[in-house]
Amino acid sequence: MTEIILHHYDLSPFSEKIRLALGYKGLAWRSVKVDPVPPRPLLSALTGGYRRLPVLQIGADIYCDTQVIFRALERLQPEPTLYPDGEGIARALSHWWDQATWKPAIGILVHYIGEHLPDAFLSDRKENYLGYDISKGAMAPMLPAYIQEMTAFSEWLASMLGRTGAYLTGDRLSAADLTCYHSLWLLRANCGAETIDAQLHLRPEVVSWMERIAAIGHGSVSEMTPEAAVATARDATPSEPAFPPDGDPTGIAPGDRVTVTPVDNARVPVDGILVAADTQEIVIRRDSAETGTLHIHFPRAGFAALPVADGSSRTAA
Ligand SMILES: N[C@@H](CCC(=O)N[C@@H](CS)C(=O)NCC(=O)O)C(=O)O
Repeated sequence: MTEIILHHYDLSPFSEKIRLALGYKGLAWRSVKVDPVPPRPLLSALTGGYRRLPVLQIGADIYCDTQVIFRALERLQPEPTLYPDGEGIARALSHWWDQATWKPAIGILVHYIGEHLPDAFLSDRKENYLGYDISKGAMAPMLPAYIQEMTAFSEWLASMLGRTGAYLTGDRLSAADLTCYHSLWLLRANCGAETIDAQLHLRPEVVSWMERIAAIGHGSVSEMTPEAAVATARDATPSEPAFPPDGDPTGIAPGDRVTVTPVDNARVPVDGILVAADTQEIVIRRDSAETGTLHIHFPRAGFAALPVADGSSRTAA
């Protein structure tokens, strides 16, 4: 099997959900450590400029965003599944959690450890990523609201766990568990578990659910350099899409030139030729001497895929 390569950094909570998914599926993987502050020229060469982490690479296929990374891992190794109760409930819960908890979690994080974050990190997040200042001082006025909101959300997790027993959507772990775990993990790991448990009034059932998830671990991992990852892509041939290519609901078709851009933050358009699209995933092709031909995968939810005005002539994908 082609190697599974994860581009990530330790502090990244979105990366933590994928590290745990790899552990849960018992997959061996290669770890490419990325600097928390760009520039990241080799990663950009692989993603076409998409800057968020984590990014999963399997040969010349590049998966941007945890939504499509979960799907790629599921295709690679269906059991144990990340969607025991169906993909819809797990993805909808994950989408809500990711969108709703990001800012409050950062607000609480910087209250406790903000003075240790380097200026370069803070100014990058303000100028190039979020568009607002996440320094301790700037986030302080809203701290009570962040705590109130995270406490309310955590209570909903307790309610879900109370209904189902072991996990949020049923008696088996799903992608929703790994997702809803990640911002609480960020806070407990960096601010102190007891501090956060008390601050957010975390219920014992939430704490023991988190302990069960942490026990999954990250599986079998070995380091790889970014240079080796680029060479792996260059030497590989991208896979054929796993779904019929012409399922875009707005009429963009294989061969069209498109841009794909996150709608929430880090809004850097990635330009490429559409290879395939369905309602959940879009795959575009990019070519460069450095990387060879790549297929770059994005989710549909949370991303805008738009035709490029001068790209009307369809080319062979
Ligand atoms: N929707 C994305 C969000 C990923 C995300 O926000 N990742 C953070 C790190 S946890 C990030 O990329 N921050 C900016 C950066 O590292 O450049 C996903 O699910 O993968």
